[in-house]
Amino acid sequence: MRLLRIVLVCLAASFVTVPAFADTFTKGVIKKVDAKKKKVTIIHEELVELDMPAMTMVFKVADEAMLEGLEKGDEVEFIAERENGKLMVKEFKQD
Ligand SMILES: [Cu+2]
Repeated sequence: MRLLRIVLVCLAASFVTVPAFADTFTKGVIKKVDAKKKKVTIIHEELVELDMPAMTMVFKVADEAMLEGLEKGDEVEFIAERENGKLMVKEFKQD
């Protein structure tokens, strides 16, 4: 009975402490948009999940529609992920 209680407490704790695999938004400023090539250059802050320091670099996007409305100088927040060795922007968020 006591063991069961310990197991239950551990289970409950794990629900609280295990971080949800929520995607983290990173701040950046758009430097260049190339919709045709599905590329966007972003001056980005540290990408914690990708273990990458702040820098300026080119990201790919899966769909050029994601780049609609984005212009040089825009401040954005975005989620990036590594896909087949390339860095892709998964999602943009703009105020
Ligand atoms: Cu980078």
